[in-house]
Amino acid sequence: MPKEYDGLLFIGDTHLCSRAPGGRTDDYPQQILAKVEWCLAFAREERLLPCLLGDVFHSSRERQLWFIAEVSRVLRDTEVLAIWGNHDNNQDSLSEDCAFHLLVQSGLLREVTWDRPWEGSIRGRKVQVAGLSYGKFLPISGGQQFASATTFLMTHHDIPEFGGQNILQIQQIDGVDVVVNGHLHRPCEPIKSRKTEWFNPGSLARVSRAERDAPHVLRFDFDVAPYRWSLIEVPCKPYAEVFKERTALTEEELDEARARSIRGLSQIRYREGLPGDGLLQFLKENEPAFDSDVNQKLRHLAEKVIQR
Ligand SMILES: [Mn+2]
Repeated sequence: MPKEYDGLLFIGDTHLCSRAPGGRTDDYPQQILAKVEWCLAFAREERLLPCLLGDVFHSSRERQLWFIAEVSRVLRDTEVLAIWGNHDNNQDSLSEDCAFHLLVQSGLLREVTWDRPWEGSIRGRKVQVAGLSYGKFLPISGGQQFASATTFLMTHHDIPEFGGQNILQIQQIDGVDVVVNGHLHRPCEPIKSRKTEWFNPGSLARVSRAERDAPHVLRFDFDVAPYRWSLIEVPCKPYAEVFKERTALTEEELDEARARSIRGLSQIRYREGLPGDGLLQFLKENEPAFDSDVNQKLRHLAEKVIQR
């Protein structure tokens, strides 16, 4: 007997991670688990089908079993749809060696694609939720197979109209009523292109100091035609508590920062954005470890290498 729903709940990049990503000084792993748990509890109470917009994990190489066990506990009682993002995987197709794949294979997440959408009846309406994971192209053939349903497409793409690079432009997609995009962490106003409405609700996780907004999830209800959408604010700690102001470091903290900076090197290649962004962000995050003239020289060298 399939579950019955009153609507859909789209949840932006969760960046689940067993350690704190760039700049976070709080107990990030517990905080992000609690946020996802809140969203899924809200979805159950409101009878909404939760849909994850990619970057489910912060790193495809998440290997901490205690953390994956916690993620499994949070997901196990709820049907959850998902696509994968650039942080979940480093290749064009989903590698079997990443944490996202484990959740799909264990049945905790249902991966949706263009050809394998979720399909069900919501308040008497035939609804489909399809997905294009990171780097997947929009099929030129169009989505005629979706024509008989109200169809949602989850994407994890750079969309220029939402402030990303020019990878996928806002357009009408035949058969698709709504596109909901992850990847771009900053929330944007929806844009309609003829029959297709595009949304970019922003990320659930705040993983860099530039991300100041309180996170929202995007809800769709079907009590009015064709649909009704609303943004739900997710409870979170104040910005100043999760990104504490930097103060001058003691000698001991300095040693710790230096050690951390070397460990952080492995993260450079997993950053989003233009080539070299990861290196510049890495240097910025590790500024407290060096004197200001050293920082200046490092930055100068980095920019020379990247040739901006
Ligand atoms: Mn992301």
